[in-house]
Amino acid sequence: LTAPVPTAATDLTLWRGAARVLLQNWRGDSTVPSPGLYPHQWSWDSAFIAIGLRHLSVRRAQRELETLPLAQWGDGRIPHIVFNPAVPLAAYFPSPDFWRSSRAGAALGAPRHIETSGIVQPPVHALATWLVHRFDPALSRRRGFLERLRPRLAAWHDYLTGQRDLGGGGLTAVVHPWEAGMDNSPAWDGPLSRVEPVPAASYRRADLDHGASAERPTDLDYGRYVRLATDYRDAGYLDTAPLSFAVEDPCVNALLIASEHALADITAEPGGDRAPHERRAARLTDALVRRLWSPEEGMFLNRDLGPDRLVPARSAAGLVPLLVPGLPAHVADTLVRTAKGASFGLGTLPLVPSYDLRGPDFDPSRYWRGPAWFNINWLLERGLRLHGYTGEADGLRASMLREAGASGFAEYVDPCTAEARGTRSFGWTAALGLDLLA
Ligand code: 9YW
Repeated sequence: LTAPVPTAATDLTLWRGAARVLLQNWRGDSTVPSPGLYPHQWSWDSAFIAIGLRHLSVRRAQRELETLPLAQWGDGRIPHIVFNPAVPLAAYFPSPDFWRSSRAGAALGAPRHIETSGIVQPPVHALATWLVHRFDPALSRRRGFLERLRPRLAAWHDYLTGQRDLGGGGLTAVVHPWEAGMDNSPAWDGPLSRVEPVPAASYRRADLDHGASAERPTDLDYGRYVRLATDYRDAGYLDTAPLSFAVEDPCVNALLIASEHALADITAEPGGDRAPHERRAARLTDALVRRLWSPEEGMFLNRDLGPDRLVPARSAAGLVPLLVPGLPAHVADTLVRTAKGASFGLGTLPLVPSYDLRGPDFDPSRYWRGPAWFNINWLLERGLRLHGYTGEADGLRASMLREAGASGFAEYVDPCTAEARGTRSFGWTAALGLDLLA
């Protein structure tokens, strides 16, 4: 371990606890989100984990980010799960024999000797790569870290902004709720209602071996997730097949923009031209505001590409664009007002919930339908700082540090009481806690 250890007693306890989680979840070249519930490598988890891991070991953080794109497909997609062949199939569903990536994705250049899922997750990777580089530029240069990752990240962003601009309006779209990372957000209820669930008896949920069913998605949700994934797989993972679910998500697109700015930095570092990436980031930002901003709601919403209209559900995904540099000032100011209002309780509640507290479907315990998540709060903290809301950012940081440790590094917490929910010793909760501490 190379990082300086903090001296204040409470900080030291948190530092030790977070470090223990990251050491226990490390698997030799990447980190599992949770040894029981999520025993493989997850895409956006790895990016968040690397951001925290750099404070413990820059080499491990670099390795984490280098491992993931080894499973990148020829068409540029970075899969949402990279399976560890040593883990029994029954430990996680859907397992590699469901996705069958090396066969079903062969025409799109899926790896032949690594099994992956066929869908993606939010693109936090270029942002994480840049933050890890900046932490120790000399080591990064010595190891050729950026040179190795730059072409892979560029292909990843080309895929998202090219084939995945399914609406033709300049944004990237997700084709499955799992792709947005917020599986059962109320924002999907409308679009998912058109999807016929597969029979419950046709598969076995492994997640319920590790989590309380009241804190997880329902069986009906799962039936629909499995239908969508099956149809996508059976169409060879082609983005041109008729797709029954296609949504433009504000959090996914905001992360793409933040990462596109990072890709500009990554390109410019060895003397390359940053301009094409800055131009693409600016185009994406315009499209984000044009297509997903709702002045009436004072936040961003999802666009359901089926009927081509905004989904009224107010999920915290709609606040995340606060981290976009170059967001019009009135939009940023309105977002902060919304975050501080009665729906999201920034500054009043311990943490910002994943869904509107006053929404008809709000549930303080059920996964992405209300509980507060540390990655989303970390992104908001960053956005608040970026737009000059230093007092609000400091308050949120202090609260996150308190609750990360107090909850045993929970996957998520009740946003009103901060009681732990979901699994414990969760990778990104530990990593992002460590990052805020540093
Ligand atoms: C799943 C691993 C993943 C996260 C997602 C979260 C959940 C369920 O767990 O997904 O089975 O993939 O919703 O954001 O990356 O931590």
